[in-house]
Amino acid sequence: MALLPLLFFPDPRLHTVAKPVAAVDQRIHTLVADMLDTMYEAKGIGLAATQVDVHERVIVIDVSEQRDQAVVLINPHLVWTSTTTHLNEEGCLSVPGIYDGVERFDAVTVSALDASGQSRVVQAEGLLAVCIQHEMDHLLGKVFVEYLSPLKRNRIKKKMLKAQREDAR
Ligand code: K1U
Ligand code: ZN
Repeated sequence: MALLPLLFFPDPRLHTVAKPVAAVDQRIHTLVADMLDTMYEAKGIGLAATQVDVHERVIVIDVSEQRDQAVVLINPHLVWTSTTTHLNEEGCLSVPGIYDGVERFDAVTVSALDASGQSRVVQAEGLLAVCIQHEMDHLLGKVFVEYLSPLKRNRIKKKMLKAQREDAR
């Protein structure tokens, strides 16, 4: 088991655009296993490689109650989005303690490679759909607080920097 260090907002590395994975090889298998360990340890429902300072298109998700239904999406892309959207309460492991509403598509269909490099299509609604959209934003260098007003975002930025200064003491 290996836990990877997380990047915290407003770390500029969270704004890096991830590159496609060239080959699902042993390096990617290890990255996926370590990301799952890190997500479960942090009690998150998702994690993007960007958040552990790896700028390749890899996402892990588990929205199940039993925490035994991991979804691994490598090089994901949206192939369909619903016409309807909903305001959902979101959190982020890179912005601890902050929760706010973000408008997301109610349902999405995503095409990706799985952990063994096989192509798969995932149809998602509810929390899984919200989480996929949140994690795909991370791969584009976007953190959910960027959907909030500049006033809220600046308050969150100051709060995070203060907490990080205190943690460093
Ligand atoms: O990407 C991340 O930082 C993980 C994030 C995923 C996420 C949570 C909620 C909505 C969209 C995406 C988290 O896991 S935050 C912590 C958490 O477990 C959680 C927070 C709010 C609602 C449900 C779960
Ligand atoms: Zn996040």
